Amino acid sequence: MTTSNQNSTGDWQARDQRHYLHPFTDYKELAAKGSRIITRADGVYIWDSDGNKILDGMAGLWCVNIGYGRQELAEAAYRQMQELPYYNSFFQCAHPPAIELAELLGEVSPEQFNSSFLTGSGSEANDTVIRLVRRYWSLMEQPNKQIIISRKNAYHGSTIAAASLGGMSAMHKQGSLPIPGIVHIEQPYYFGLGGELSADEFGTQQARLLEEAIQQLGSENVAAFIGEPVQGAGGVVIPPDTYWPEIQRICDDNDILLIADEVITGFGRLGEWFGSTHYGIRPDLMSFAKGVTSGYLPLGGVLVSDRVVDVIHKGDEFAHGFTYSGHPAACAVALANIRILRDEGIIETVKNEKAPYFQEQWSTLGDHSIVGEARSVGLMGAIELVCDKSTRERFAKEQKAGERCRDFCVDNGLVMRAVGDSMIVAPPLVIEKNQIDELIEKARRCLDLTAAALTSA
Ligand code: PXG
Repeated sequence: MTTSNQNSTGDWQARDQRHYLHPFTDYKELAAKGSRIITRADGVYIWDSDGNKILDGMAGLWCVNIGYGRQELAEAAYRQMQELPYYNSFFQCAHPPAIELAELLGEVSPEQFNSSFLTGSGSEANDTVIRLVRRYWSLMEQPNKQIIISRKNAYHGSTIAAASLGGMSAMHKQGSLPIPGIVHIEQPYYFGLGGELSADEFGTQQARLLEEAIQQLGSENVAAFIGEPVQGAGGVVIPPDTYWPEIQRICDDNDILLIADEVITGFGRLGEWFGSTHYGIRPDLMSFAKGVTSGYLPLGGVLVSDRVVDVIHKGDEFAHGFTYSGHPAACAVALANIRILRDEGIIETVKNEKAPYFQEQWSTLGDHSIVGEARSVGLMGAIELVCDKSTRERFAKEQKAGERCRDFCVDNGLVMRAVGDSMIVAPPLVIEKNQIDELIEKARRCLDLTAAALTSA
């Protein structure tokens, strides 16, 4: 069994290639290149199996909000596993960690929320959202209110229902999706779709698409609208300030539920506990995952407003739930994580110090010759790669500008993602100012390398 290079990178890569089917991966490309094997992490850095230290500009996958290596979370899981490693919340049972977590989530969220349904992931959370809103309207004796309106290029997860809610055309194509009862409107992507309009005009215009869709479908048939306060996986699409208030007005006027998918924007990413607060909206349901445990264990859920809970409570059995709804160890880790976020003032520091500093530094990348826009909100940012700054013209697809830039970044010690030719970051919330400087400096160097490679091609 033991071979001389058993723990070498090449050995891990060979075994990975043979046995492990990766999520969201082009298998031919992976086979040609081999995986990067990540072996440990601390603070805002990860290390690969060759010993390279890399600044994790994506906080894992938008989730490691308090950074890597916090002993308190490991200890919380260990203690809970010794006390009660598992029990379910079915059959009229409960356990302290789930109760305490639901209570604490009520405390840190906006006032209309005092109850949570817990799941194992963000996808399950959004499946639960669909079940809850349809259940709500049926108990309200408006069973025709079934349709959920979402947006193109939204990401709400990868189960059949969550991928249907999402607006990723590649996912729809592969999965024969969406399932019936879900309608997509265009997104508030100003850089890509704004044309000659001002940002404010564009924001209002895109929000009014919701009103048009409701009019076409009939408000008596529409259950809810769902959106990420800022689209993450779609490329850090930051809506103009006029967008969300207008969406709120339209939902109110038409008596449809407003759902905020806070899987990325929850737990401090925008300098508030929830992105909805940043945008001044008042959702009826909020799905969450990722930052609730800083990714240390899988957990998701839905915060459900009193208005909806009061109705659900009146119904008979809600026929929905998961084996791992409210998993005790995951709940214990979430509790420890939320207390750290709260007691160390991490979110206030994002709002008052880190996000303003990040924004100032990030915006300087906008001067680069291949950058059409550098935008950010809270601790999430995007830069748009273009070959002509004045016309926003993109590089030819075959040039794979985004992918090349991403590869330069990782090779130079920075995880920066590519969504097409939009480069995106969302570092851990505990990133220090000198580490923000490091991130910007590395990003700029890699933009230089990308520019040189693309123009010499
Ligand atoms: N909602 C949003 C807004 C998300 O970003 C989910 C739901 C689903 O969560 P789970 O826990 O089921 O993965 C997500 C997940 C990417 C990428 O390419 C983003 C996610 C997942 C996979 C890839 O940025 N976000």
